[in-house]
Amino acid sequence: MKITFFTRNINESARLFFEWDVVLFIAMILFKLLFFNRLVDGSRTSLALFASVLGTVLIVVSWVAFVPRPFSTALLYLINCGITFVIIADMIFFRYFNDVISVPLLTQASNVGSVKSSVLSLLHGYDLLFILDLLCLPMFLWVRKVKRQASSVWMRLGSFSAALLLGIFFSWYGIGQLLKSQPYILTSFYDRVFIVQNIGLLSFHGIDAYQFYKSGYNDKEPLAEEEKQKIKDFLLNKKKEQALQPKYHGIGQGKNLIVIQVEALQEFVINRKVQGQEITPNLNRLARQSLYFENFYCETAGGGTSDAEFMANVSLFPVKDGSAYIRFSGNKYYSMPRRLKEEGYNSIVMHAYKPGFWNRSVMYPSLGFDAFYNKNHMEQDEIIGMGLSDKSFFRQSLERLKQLPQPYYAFMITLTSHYPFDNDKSLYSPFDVGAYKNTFLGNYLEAVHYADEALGDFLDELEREGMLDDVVIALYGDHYAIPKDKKEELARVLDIKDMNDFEWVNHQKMPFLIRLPGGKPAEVRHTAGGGVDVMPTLLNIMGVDSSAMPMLGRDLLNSQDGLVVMRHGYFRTDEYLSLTADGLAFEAADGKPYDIEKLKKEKAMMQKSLGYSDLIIKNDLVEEMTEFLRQYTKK
Ligand code: GP9
Ligand code: MN
Repeated sequence: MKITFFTRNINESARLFFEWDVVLFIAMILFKLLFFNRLVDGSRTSLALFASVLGTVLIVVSWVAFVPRPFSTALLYLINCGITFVIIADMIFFRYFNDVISVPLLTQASNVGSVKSSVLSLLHGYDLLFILDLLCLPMFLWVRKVKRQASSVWMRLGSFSAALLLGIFFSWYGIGQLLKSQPYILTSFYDRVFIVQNIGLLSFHGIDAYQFYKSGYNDKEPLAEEEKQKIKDFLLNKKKEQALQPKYHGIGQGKNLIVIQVEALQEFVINRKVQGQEITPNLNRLARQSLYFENFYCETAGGGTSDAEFMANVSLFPVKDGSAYIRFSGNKYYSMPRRLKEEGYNSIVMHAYKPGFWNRSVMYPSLGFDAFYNKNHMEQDEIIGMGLSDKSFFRQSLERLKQLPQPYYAFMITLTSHYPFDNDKSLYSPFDVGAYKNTFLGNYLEAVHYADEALGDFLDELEREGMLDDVVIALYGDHYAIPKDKKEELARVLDIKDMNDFEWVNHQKMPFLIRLPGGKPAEVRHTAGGGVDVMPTLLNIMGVDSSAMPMLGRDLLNSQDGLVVMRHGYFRTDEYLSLTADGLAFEAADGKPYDIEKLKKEKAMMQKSLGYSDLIIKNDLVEEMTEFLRQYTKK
């Protein structure tokens, strides 16, 4: 008796979802979402993707148990229309931008506006498959007016929970598979298309909307006046420390500015040889013609490349979690391109990857760049590793540079020397790494050697075209290359017996150099610095007044002393290295232990720098701080 009661209940509960309108809805949406993925990806549907898509569809449909017919049928139809609209909009957007729509993107009307004019040309005949069911369904609705049998509340609850739980389980499985290969992708959201390719459009939009909500659009509580005053005092003190007659001021005035950010270029490769061959002959040559900063450290955090870009162009620290490029793309920044624009410069970013990666397509307009020359504009004629080869990138970018009205600021970001460096080497010219062959480090050295060669070609071309002496060239590595689990391989190349914490942290350096027209002045500079110092240093060289800009970095050519602040609280002054959280400090020159208690002032400075930078970003205070500094500088 009990058993029959039980099975009858299950049957009835299940039947709620086997009604023709519900089944059709699930089948149609499933088909459309998977078809969409097929069109943007081209590869076979994986089990994880299928599970994730099915899961979201079940979640979306679970409420149907509570709504009587014919309302539920009509509602399903409307939801179908809504989802179809989203799919088609994403489809068109993808065909145009190689990206999918996200909430922060929608806040920039210009992005959407530019697609409008070409919508028709972006549609294909087979796109009709997306709307076919919508055209036919009303007919069914009219023909079949079968009433759903009355079910008890318990049965409805049962079927609702079953659909919901199954949906959550499937989605969880699909998302779990994605996180296995890319653990941080859903928190830092660096590659929208990749997320869609792995978990489908609906899950992506759900997570994206949640991230947007979490990013502070809902908590608009203003920062207390005293807190703001503290930031103002801090910025003002920083300004007061600036030299009244800064050295090197304006030595690049009126020239074009090219800033090259090289992927994972770590400092130890500079002026180093393997098998008697220089790893980076072209960089070494360039360094000899430049102001070369030998103590330039990695200050990036979870935002990787985007953090490096952010620091170099706004002189604020990376945020603690995720990337400012993604979480705070709606802020108003007083950036390097914006400041240079006031001096008549026109600006462009060039990078041969998907424009949506790291939310660049949203962030670059937000930073005030005039144009973004990306994968979509470049012929994909030579692929290595993640995408277009550096050689082709530089070749095509040079053509673009030639067409730019002068003076310009061009920000170029390379790609080939990207982790894990195990690229296909057929397009590299031979470089013998001896015993390192086919090791992680050997692969890195070969990738960097290739990137160096590409850079060398670019510099030669600039010279041949007579452009070299019209530009100031700044170049730096975006972040470290060798992860800690490969530290022994690094120790071997550097011939370090004991790769202890001091040695390890002290090697988290990248090269930073600035070449002026004519290759002079050229010298090695020792002041310790990092990404946040790029902009103040460059603006001084370009002869641009930056006194009203709320920058956290310092001009490395004029600062009395340097300070490197790493996001997790380690810091490096010109003399000392502090591993703050571990209670350890060292003399930077030789690694001798040093009394950390003697670095209290520096520690406070490090904490304030990070804290105030966070407050400025989180509360979108750049404009207000600029206004304040402007008043002050006028006095
Ligand atoms: C891709 C590239 C990589 O566009 O900039 O970023 P990363 O993975 O190094 O942060
Ligand atoms: Mn990078």
